[in-house]
Amino acid sequence: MTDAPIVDIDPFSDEFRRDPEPAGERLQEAGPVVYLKSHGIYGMARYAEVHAVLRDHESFCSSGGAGLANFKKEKPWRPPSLLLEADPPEHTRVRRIVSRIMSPRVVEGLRPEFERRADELAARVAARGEIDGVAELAQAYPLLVFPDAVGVGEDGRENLIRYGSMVFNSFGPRNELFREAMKDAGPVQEWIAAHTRRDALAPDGLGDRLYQAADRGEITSDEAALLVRSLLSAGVDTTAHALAWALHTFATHPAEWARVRDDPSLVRPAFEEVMRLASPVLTMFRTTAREVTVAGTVIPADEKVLLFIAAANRDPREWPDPHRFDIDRRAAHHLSFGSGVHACVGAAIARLEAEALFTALARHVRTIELAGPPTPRPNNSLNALAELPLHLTAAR
Ligand code: OVV
Repeated sequence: MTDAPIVDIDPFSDEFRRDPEPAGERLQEAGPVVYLKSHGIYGMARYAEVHAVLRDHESFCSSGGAGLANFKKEKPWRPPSLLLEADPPEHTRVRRIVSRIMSPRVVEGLRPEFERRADELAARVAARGEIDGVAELAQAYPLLVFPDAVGVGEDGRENLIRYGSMVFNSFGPRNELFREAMKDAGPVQEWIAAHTRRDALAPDGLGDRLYQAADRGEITSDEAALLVRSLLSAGVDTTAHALAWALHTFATHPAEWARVRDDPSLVRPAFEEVMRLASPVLTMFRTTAREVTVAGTVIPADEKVLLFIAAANRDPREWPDPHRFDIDRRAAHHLSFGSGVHACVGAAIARLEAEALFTALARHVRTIELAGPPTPRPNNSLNALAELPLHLTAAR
C-alpha cells in the first residue's frame, strides 16, 4: 500500500503524551516519512522534512485542516479559520492585513504597557513566595496584556484559556480529551462569538483595527470577526504554556536562571531555547494537495501528514546535544512558531510577553525553585502544564 515504514505509535495516546521523547526518536529512526497505522496517516519527525513541509504550502495544504480531520471529507467543528485553515491566494489576502495590524511598529507600541504590567505582577509574586506558576504567572500575564491589546473587556477572560484548550484538542481525534474539552462548550463559544463583534472591542485595539480594514473595504466585516476569533483562539493559551515551560525550565536550571537574571539581554535567546526544548505545540497537520514524493517516499494526494514539531526541535541531525538546555545555542530556527507562509503571525507579541515578564522577574526574583511536581494538562496537540508549584525568593 505504501513504501513508508509502518510504525505503531499513537500520537494521541496517554502513553505518547507521558513520554514523547523516545517515541520521537523511534519515528526519526524509522525514516524521513513514516506511516502511522493507528490513525491511517503519514508522519514526519526529522527537522529537515518537517521544515521543508511547512515551507511547501503548495504540496502540503492547510485548507484540509491543521488537525486529524480532513476538511475535504469531514465537517469542521467550527467554521474554518481564514488564516490557519486556508491556502494562498485566499490566505495571502487576509494574512497581509493581520501582519500589518501586528507589525513590528505596532508591537513596539505595546511594549510600555506590557512592561508596566509585567513589573507589577513580578513584584506581587516575589512578595508571595509560594505560587502556582501556571495560574499566577503563566496564565495571569497573557490574560492581563493580550486581551487588552486586542480590546477585549475584563469580564470572562478565563474563557480564552478554555477556548484555547478546545481549539487545540480539536486537532486530534474525537477521543475522550476532545469530548471533555467540548463539554459545556456552548457558553464558551458564545462568549467568544460575542467578543469578536465590533461593539465589544475597544477603539483602536488590534480587534478594532481589523474592523477598520473592513471599513476600507479590504475585508468584509464577517471576515474581520473571524480574524478576531483567530487572535482569541491562538493568542492566550499558547503563550501561557510557553511561559509556563520557561518558568519550569528556569526552575530546573538554576545556573541558567542566575545568568539570565544578572544579564537580561539573555532573556530573548533563552526564551528561544525554551521554545525549542519545550515545544508548547507538539504536533500540527497538513494535507497533501497532490501526490508528493518526500525523500523517495510517495505520499498519495489528499492524505493527512502529521508533523512532529517537538521531535523536530530535538532532532540530533539538526541540534547537537538536543536534550540539553543551552542558552548560548542559536535556537531561533526552531519550529515552535512554524515556518513559511503560516508561521505564527503573533510571534512578535509572544516574544514581547516573554521578554517583558522575564526581565521583570529578573528584577524582582532571585531564585525560582520547584516546590512540588508539576502537573501535566493533557491535550491532543499541546504540551501543557496544569499546575507548577514554585518557591520564589525575592531579590534583595
Ligand atoms: C495557530 C492557530 C491555532 C489555533 C487557531 C488558529 C490559529 C486560528 O486561526 O483560529
